[in-house]
Amino acid sequence: MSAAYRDAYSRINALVIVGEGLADSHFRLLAGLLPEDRDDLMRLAAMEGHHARDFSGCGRQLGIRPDLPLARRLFAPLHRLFREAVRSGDRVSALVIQCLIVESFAVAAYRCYQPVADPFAAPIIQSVLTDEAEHLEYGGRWLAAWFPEVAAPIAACCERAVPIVMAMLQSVRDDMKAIGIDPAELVGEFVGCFQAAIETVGFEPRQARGLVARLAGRA
Ligand code: PL3
Ligand code: FE2
Ligand code: FE2
Ligand code: FE2
Repeated sequence: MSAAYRDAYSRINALVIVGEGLADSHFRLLAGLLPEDRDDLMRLAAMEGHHARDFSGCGRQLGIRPDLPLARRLFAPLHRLFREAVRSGDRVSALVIQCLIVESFAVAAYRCYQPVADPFAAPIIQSVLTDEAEHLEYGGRWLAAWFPEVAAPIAACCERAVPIVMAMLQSVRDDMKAIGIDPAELVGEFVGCFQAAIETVGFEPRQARGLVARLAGRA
């Protein structure tokens, strides 16, 4: 393993560990916001905690120390937007940010990492992907039940949150390349996954495509 690979991996691994740790805290906050689904949401939170520990193990296995402070800095704007939604009792935005946007981000990242994963990480990636699909579905189902009242608030939330994710991806472009991930492919996976989620919620395919492509800078 080259020094350049280890260096890039220390940042990517940290981003994944911090993202999973934040997902854990976000599902706990969602449990407070949606008391009727509390048990389910606490279970999803626990799954995220498990993911964070599993990915820490992946770095440890390679003898690489994750750059956690950098990852926390990179996730801060998205985490701030989520906390703002929780503080104002905005359940729609909180669900859109965690369950649709962050989870689509995770699915895209793990799908692209899968073909280049080391033998220790490969089975972990596989099982985590199954879990993330469940997290996406939870948010999709909840929002679909309130469609179309929630259409405008969902779109408004996407306007603010999707560009933040795009900026995060931009800032780790070179590190992705260094570990064998094509950044353009990851953006493509994110767009596909997020668009499908938006359609599940009730948007017309054409609307979903327009919204996502424009925000992801692919229009
Ligand atoms: C939700 O369950 C967790 C959210 C984590 C999102 C992490 C995204 C990190 C993207 C960095 C590049 C992809 C490399 C993936 C390597 C495992
Ligand atoms: Fe996760
Ligand atoms: Fe595990
Ligand atoms: Fe998740």
